[in-house]
Amino acid sequence: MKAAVLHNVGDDKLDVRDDVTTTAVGAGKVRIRIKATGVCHSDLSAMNGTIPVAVPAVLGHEGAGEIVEVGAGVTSLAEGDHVVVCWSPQCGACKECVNGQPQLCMAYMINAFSDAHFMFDGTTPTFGMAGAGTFAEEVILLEQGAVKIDPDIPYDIASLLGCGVMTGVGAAINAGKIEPGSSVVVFGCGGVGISVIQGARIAGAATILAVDMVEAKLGWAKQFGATHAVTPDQLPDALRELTGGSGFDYAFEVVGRSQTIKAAYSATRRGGTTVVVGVGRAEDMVELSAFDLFYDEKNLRGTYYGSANIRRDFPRLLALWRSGQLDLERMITRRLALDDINDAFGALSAGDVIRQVITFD
Ligand code: PAD
Ligand code: ZN
Repeated sequence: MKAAVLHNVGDDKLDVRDDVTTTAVGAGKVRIRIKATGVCHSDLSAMNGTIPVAVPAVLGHEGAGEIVEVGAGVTSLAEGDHVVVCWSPQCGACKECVNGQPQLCMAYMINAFSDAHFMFDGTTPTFGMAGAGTFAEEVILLEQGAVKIDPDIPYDIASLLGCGVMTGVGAAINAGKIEPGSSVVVFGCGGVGISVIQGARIAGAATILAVDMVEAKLGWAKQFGATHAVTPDQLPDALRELTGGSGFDYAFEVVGRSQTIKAAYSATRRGGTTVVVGVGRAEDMVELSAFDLFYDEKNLRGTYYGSANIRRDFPRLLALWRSGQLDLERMITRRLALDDINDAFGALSAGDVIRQVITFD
């Protein structure tokens, strides 16, 4: 089958090849025929070493497809089921899962770095990004990593839930816990940032300021619920105008850099909340004033996978989509084939798109 392989961290292109195979399904696992997969900035971050990945690896972690085979002992899924791929499966039984932080479940983390579900060349064991690897016609996944959805949901729409939309809307609702009538600023308006903006709108924020240096993103941000949109150099004026200089109730960093994390922290009002959604490099240090941390009493937190409880939140997101409150259709700026994956990374780097979805039919 066809799949896009990263041979070495640091390569600037994926190798789209036809000689990739999967291992046998195995107990507790399923085989999924991928129908659609979004291209997320985290795929680019796996290529450039920001996010750790075992290589060689099939990248891609935001997918949806159909179950074509189930392994022994699989009870919750059957052949023909439509599913969203979850790159961070939740066991439901560990301390984190039962204490209300299932997004931090570590039960299957090791699988991503130890189970090579693919092979190319007939001989070379190949990993899947975060245990997934959706830039492939088929993947083998743990049962817990496939969440069943209604069959009428289009696969391209469903694929977005797997990462960007769950992360962004979850950041707004689960991590930020945005209150109605509040003020919000969002740094970075890619697929994840636009999802934060939609989450803030759904939560009832009165003011939503989008910040991005790409002009086209500012127009898009307004279409998805931002009440105002500015470039980074216009932020000081907007902050004065919209908050009287005191800062926003909530600030979201959706870029993944220390510089924007500091900007988001600074733009948060005393007692407000800063949420770091972007994934930065391990060595990129954020310097904060020890006095300000005390004096301003801001809440600074990260969010992993939108702090999601996937079996609760995927149905909620789909209910919001069905009711017209969560716009997923317009988030898909571009559809393309797996052969064009490297072109997709070019467009993503240039900031030309909200989300690109690779379809397989
Ligand atoms: P994207 O590349 O589509 O969007 C990033 C946006 O940030 C672009 O529109 C850029 O123009 C904009 N940008 C860059 N620099 C600045 C700046 N200095 N000021 C304002 N805007 C800027 O990426 P994405 O939306 O796919 O992902 C965004 C981040 O979220 C990225 O770091 C990704 O790795 C991370 C992510 N986190 C999780 C998680 O679990 N926390 C999950 C998925 C993605
Ligand atoms: Zn992602």
